[in-house]
Amino acid sequence: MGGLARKKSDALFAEALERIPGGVNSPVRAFRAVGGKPFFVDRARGCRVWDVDGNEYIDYIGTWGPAIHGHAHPRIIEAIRSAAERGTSFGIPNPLEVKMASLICEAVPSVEKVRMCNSGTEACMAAIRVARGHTKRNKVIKFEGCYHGHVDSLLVNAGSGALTFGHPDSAGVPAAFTQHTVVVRFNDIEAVKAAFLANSNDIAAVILEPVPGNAGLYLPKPGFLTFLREITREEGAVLIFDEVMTGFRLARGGAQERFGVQPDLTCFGKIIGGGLPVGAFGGRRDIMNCLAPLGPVYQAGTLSGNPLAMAAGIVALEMLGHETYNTLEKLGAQLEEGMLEAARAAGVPVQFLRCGSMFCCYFTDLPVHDLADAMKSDRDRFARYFHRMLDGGISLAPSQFEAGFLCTAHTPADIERTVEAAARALRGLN
Ligand code: KE4
Repeated sequence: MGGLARKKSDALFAEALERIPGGVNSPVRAFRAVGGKPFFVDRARGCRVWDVDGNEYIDYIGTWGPAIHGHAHPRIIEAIRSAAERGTSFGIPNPLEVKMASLICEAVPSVEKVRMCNSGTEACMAAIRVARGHTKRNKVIKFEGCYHGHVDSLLVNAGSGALTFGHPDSAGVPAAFTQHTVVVRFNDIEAVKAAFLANSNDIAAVILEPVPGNAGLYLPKPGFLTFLREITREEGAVLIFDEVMTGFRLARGGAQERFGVQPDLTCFGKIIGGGLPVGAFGGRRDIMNCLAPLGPVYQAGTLSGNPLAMAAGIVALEMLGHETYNTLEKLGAQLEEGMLEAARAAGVPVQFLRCGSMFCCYFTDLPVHDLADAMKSDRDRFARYFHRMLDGGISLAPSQFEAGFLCTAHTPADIERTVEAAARALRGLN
C-alpha cells in the first residue's frame, strides 16, 4: 500500500502519535477507514495540495467544503492579511460582523436574523437550544447518518467520523443526554409521522442535512423535504436545515434554494469562513429573538464574528455568483460521466451520487437512499480504490462515508486526469 515515497509524512505521523490522540486533530484524517498513514500537507493552492515529501495531488477534500474557490485564493489571503494588520480579534463588535450578517440574510431569505459562532458543531448545538427555548419542548428528531458536529445529544447514529469508526454513537455521552433524541431513517415519511405520533406535542425540532454529506452523499427523495416542512408546521416544531456543508455550496441560497423548501432555522459553517474557523445559525426573527441578550436562551463565543474569519468569509461569499455554480455544475457533470464510464469499462459496480459540486462513489450495485443502503457499500474495495487514486496523484476523502468536493479551481483537464486515474484504479477491482 502506498506507492509514493512519504518518508517525511511518516516521520511526522510517528511524532504526532506521541502527542495527539491518533496523531490527528480530527478522527477522519487518520486514514483508519482506508488503512495506511495520512500524508501531511506542506502547502495548497487552487485545487492542488503538496505533501511534505513534495508529492502533488489534485484535491477533492477541499478542507471538507470551505475551499469552494480553491486553496489560498489570492483575494481571500489578501483579505486575511489586511484584517490581521488591524488586529485579529477585539471581543467588541466590529463592522465586518454586520456585513457578514447582511450577506447571509440577503442570500438566504429564510434567515431574518443570524448569530455567528466558531464551528458547525456550535451552530447546530445552539440551533437545537434556541428551538427548545422557543417551543418549550424537549425532543429532537434527527436522521440516521446525518452528522451535526460532535454535539452530545446529536452523537446518536451520527455520520462522518463517528460512522467511519463503526460506532455512530459516542462513549462519554450519558444516556440522559440522548433521551430526548429521536432517530429515524432518512427519506422515511412514515417513520417521521410515527415519531411525531409517539412524542406528540414534545417535538421541539427536526434537524437534518437536507442533502446528507456525512455518510457519503445521498439525496432527499422527491417531496421528502416538503413533507418535513408541512409536518413541522402542523405540529409546531422547528424545522432546522443543517447547511454547514450545503450552505452556499449547492446554490448561493444553499440546499433550501435548490430544493425550494424554507426551514425555520439554518446552520452554517465552512464556506462562510473562507477557510477560517466559523459557524453561524439563523432564521425566523421570533425564534432568534429568544437569544441573549434579548431573550432567555444563552449562547456566546469569545471569537464569534472575529474580523479575520469575517474578512475571509465576506470575500468568499462575495465571489460566489451564477458563474460559480454554472462552472461547478459543468465540472460535476464531467466527473460523473467520466466516473460512470470508467466503472462500466472496469466492470466494477458503483453508485456515483452527486448534487452540484458534492459527490460520492459508493462501491455497490444497489441504489443508495439512506444510511442502511450506504452501509452496503464494499469498504475494502473503496479502500483499495482510495490508495490507488492517491498513488495516482488524486486525493479523495479517506472514508467511504464522506463526500468529495469540487471547487472553481478545478479545470476540465483536472477532471480528465482524475477520470483517467480512476480508470486505472478501478481496473482489477472487480
Ligand atoms: P464543525 O464543527 O466540524 O465545523 O462542523 C460540524 C458539522 C456540522 N454539520 C455538518 C453537515 C457537517 O458536515 C459538519 C462537519 N463536517 C465534517 C465532514 N464530514 C468535518 C470533518 C471533520 O470532522 O474532520
